[in-house]
Parts: sequence; structure tokens; C-alpha cells
Amino acid sequence: MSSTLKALVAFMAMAAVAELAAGKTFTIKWAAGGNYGDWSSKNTVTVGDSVVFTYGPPHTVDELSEADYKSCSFAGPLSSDISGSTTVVFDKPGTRYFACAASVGSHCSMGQKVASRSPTRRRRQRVARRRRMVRRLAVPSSPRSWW
Ligand SMILES: [Cu+2]
Repeated sequence: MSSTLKALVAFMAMAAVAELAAGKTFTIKWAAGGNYGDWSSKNTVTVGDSVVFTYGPPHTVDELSEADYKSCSFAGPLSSDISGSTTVVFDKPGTRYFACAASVGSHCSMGQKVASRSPTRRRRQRVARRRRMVRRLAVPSSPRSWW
């Protein structure tokens, strides 16, 4: 087996392990005055991952439509929880919106709201990155050059 082929097999094995390891859990300490504006850009949630909100009274985790999220309206939440530990499983790509309904939505207005995107876009980037690596591997050179 050539060393390039060996490297390719090693790479594919690593990729398979990475796929199996899907299903990360993110924890959000959910509180009034928290700044969640950039949470989604700092935390890459992908399909299969979970987000756990931990909080105490009087906070809630309400899942809202995008419009309700923007206006902090809790007239028709998609779901609502006050248990203190709310687990959200991202089972498909898309953006989901969560906010705290306490104090007639004023916690939300103060910023206790977070949008989490479980992207198709990032997945495409990942696939493109993998393709680039495979292309690089296909160039006959020592694997040391990229290890
Ligand atoms: Cu709150």
C-alpha cells in the first residue's frame, strides 16, 4: 500500500469516527441579563446535537416563531417549559428561537433570548473542506507535508 493510500484510508477512518461522534451537548446558563446575541455564532450546533438550558425561577424556556422572537411576543409559543432544565434536540436543519417569558416578556426584551441555527450551510462548508483535503491527498507527495 502506498503511503498516500495509507493516509487516505486513515483520513476516511477519522471521518467515519467524526460522524459517529455526532450528538454534542451544549449547555446554556439561562439568566436575565445574559448576553446571548452571539451564542449561535460561537457555538456550532449541528443536526443531532442537543442544547440544554439550565435556570431557576422565574425563568422559562419558550420556543417561538421568528416573528414572535423578534418582538418578544409570547401569545402563542411553540413550547414552554419551567422545569429548570430544558433539553432541545436539533433533529433537523434550521433556525430555532428561544426566549424567557418571565416578567411579561421583559427578560426577553432585556436580551434573554437566543436563536440557534443547526445549519445546512456549515455542513456544506464541511463537505467542501473534506473535498479539498481529498484533492490534496490525491496529489502524489509525502503525507508528511500535510500532517
Ligand atoms: Cu428570565
